[in-house]
Amino acid sequence: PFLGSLLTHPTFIAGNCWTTFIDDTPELFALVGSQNRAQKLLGYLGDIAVNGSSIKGQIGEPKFKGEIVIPELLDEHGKPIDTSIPCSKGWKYTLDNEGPEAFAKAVRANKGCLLMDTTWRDAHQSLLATRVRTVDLLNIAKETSYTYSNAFSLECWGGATFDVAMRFLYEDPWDRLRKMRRAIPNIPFQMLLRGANGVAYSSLPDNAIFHFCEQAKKYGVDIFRVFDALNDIDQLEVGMKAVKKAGGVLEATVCISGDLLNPHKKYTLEYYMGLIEKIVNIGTHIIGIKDMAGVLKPNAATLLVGSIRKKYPDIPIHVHTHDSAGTGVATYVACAQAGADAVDTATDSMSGMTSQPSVGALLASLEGTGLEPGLDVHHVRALDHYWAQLRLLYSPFEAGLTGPDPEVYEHEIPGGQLTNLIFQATQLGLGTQWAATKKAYEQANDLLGDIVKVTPTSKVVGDLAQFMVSNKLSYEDVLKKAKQLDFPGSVLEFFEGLMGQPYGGFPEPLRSDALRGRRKLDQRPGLTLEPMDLAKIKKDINEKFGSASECDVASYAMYPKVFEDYRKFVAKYGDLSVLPTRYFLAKPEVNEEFHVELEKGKVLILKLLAVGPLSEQTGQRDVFYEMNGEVRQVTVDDNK
Ligand code: 3PY
Ligand code: ZN
Repeated sequence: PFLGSLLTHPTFIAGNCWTTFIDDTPELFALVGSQNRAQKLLGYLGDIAVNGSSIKGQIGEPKFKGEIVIPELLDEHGKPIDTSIPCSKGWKYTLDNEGPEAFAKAVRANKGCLLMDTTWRDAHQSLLATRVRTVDLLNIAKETSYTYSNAFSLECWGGATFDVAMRFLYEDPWDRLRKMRRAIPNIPFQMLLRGANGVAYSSLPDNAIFHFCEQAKKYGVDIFRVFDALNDIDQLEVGMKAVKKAGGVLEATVCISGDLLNPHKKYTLEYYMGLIEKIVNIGTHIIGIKDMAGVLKPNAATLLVGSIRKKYPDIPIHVHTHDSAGTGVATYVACAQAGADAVDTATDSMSGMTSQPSVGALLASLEGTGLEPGLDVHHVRALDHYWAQLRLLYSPFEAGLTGPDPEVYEHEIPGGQLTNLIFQATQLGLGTQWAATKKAYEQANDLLGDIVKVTPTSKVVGDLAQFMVSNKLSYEDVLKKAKQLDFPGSVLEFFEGLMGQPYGGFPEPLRSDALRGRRKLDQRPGLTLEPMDLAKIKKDINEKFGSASECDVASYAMYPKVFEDYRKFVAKYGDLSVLPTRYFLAKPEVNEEFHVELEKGKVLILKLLAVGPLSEQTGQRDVFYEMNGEVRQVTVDDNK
């Protein structure tokens, strides 16, 4: 690649090549740089052409093969809005100019029920295995900044997006955050933080959580929804303090489990009110209600939101649900009428079932109530045309849900996990076992003591359920044979107390029988974990990969192995975020031309020419691409 670019440089061609040529011609390095990048990219494209997608967990190829159309937004006179610059109106300015307390006050004083749009985080986490790539968010960012200019927030970070970005998309989640922030300056950004677990699956040392929140705030997160998967107040408090210290808006959150209208259930109105009192005493800007499975029925919402509103008239209430049972819109209308200040919806074609309720449906349902969220329905519809195309583009990650599942009131599987379990069952050809898995999930939950189920405790219940199904164990079998059973790792971690303390305590004798002498924590893990040596982590990353930022340190602290694998992948294939999704997920047709903009103005025009025969000696194949008119060849291991 170096010779190629030197030989084609105009100065060289003109014969004026003197010894300082290289020093005097910095663009040569840019050229070499982009040639290197192009070669690495070709390595990835060659790999996809031979081995299919390297994105694990994908079924088939995208259904959408055309050019994605960016919708036009029209103003009230029917004229196109100039979206070349982002919208300059929004709640972000109130927050930045007046601070979190004044922001919360202004939200509380607002007459309508505001919306958080979850399309960029929970909706695709719950429908498409969190696979939506940064490029597809940025391509619709300006239009989003206009459509949702009156939104409470845009949920766009945290939860599973952090892990999946590195593990499956080969992207830096921090880079995504910075780019989104530049593209959308006017809407508050919201993230989901799993309390003392950060964005990981079990507790981390407190200093890692504080460090993480500091970076998140610095690079663009405004509002932090902080929850604990067991509603363990000590675990929750770690995240709350970290957000306060970082200067973010704190939305401390209670997770909903069971049916609070049923007096025989464990989680009652008194339980929630007691928990909220503790949260308010610690101090929060906003009270969050997180109904991750969608089990908060409309009447229960009226009761809960109404009770909170009465007791805390000045604190904004923000409610989150999933539409698994099909009752999400009814629940939100009940919430808005009972005094909720904000609720979460997703763009129509990314809504419903395991995702959030549809924004269009809620706008219609609140029309004429005086509680309108203040969005332009025409803009909402226009924006959704983009997402309808994207949904087809990401079709390889569809779980194939066909309708609502009101059985969620029994099994209580959170939205994201429900899709995941269905996807796995379909992939394994175990469609018929799906009913058994749901039943086992319910029994596993009972065995574990009827716990609050959300990441990471939902995984504990899911793992135990799958363990029961695959080993044909009944509820009674588990209790009887507990001393001999080889329980999944997550179940043991839960019993050890590494995810905090469940309300009502651990189930005995199951806990002791399963742990068989392993330690039992009866306080939060952070109290005994050694602080992370963040300076050493930085030094090590730098030595290994040649550069290390504070964001890299935070990524490593959450997911050491995933981070390292991601950096190795990037060293091999380069930054793949520039590759359009269709070609990231599957190979192009032979002779189909496509473009990749490596950087501004540096466009590669590519065409797959042929995939060569398998070499018996090496187990490799040659792949031929045309790149900007020249034939290029890469040799790829055939892993099939
Ligand atoms: C997450 O923790 O990722 C969740 O979405 C929980 O609902
Ligand atoms: Zn959710």
